[in-house]
Amino acid sequence: MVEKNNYNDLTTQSDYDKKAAAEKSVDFIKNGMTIGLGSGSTVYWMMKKLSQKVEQGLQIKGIPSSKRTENWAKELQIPLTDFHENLTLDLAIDGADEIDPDFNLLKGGGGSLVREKIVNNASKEVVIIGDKPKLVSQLGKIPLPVEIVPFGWEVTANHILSQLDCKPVLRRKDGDIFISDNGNYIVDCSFEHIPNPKALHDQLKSLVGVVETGLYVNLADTVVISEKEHVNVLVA
Ligand code: ABF
Repeated sequence: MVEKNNYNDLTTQSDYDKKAAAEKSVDFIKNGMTIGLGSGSTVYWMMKKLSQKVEQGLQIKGIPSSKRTENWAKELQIPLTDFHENLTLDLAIDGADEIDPDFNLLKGGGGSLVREKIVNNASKEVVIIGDKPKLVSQLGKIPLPVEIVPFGWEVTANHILSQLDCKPVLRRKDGDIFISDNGNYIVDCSFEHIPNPKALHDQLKSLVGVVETGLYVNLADTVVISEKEHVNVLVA
C-alpha cells in the first residue's frame, strides 16, 4: 500500500470511490453513539463528513485507532473518549487492504493493525469501507503485516520463515525501521494465497514475539464498497 501524504487529494478514481463509500458509512452513525475511528485514507473522508455532522449538532464520541487518526480527530473537532470511560463501543468504521467473500480482512498496510483490532473487537458493530479493488476472492496478494516485539525480532522472523514458509520483510520508512504506535516492529509476510485466514492467524499468534497479525476473522458486519462512485452496502 502506498501511503498518501496529502489526504485531502482527490486525484484518482480510487480516491473518489473511497470518499463515496466513506461518506455513505456516516449514515450508520446515530446520535449518542461511541464510535471506533479506524485508520487510513478512506477513514479520513469518513471523519471529514462526520465532523460536518458534529458541527451541525450530532453528539458522538470517538476512540481513535492510531495516533494519526487522533490528530485528525483533533483537527476536525471530533470529540474523543477512551477505553477508561467506555469498555464497549457502539460502532467502528475502518478501512482494509483486502476483503474476502466471507468478510475476512487483511489489514495493517498503514501499520495500525493492533489498535485497529482492539477498537474493532470492542465494538458491537463493525463497518468496513473501501473501493472495489479491496474485494478479493482470496486474501494474500498483499503481504500480511505482522506486528512483533523488537527484542529478538530476528529470532521471531526466523521462526515465521521456518515454520510458515514465508520470508518476512522488516518494514522500513524513509530508510529507518518502522515503529508502530505501540513501539513494536512490523514484518510483512508474502504468502500469495491465504486459503484459511483463521488457521494462519492462529499459527502466527502461537509464535513467541508475535504481538498481532493483520488478519481479521469474524469482525466485519457490513462492508461499504464504491465503484465509479456507485456505493454498495454488503451485509454479512
Ligand atoms: C487501515 O487503513 C489499514 O488497516 C489498512 O491498511 C488501510 C486502508 O487504507 P486506505 O483506506 O488508505 O486504503 O484501516
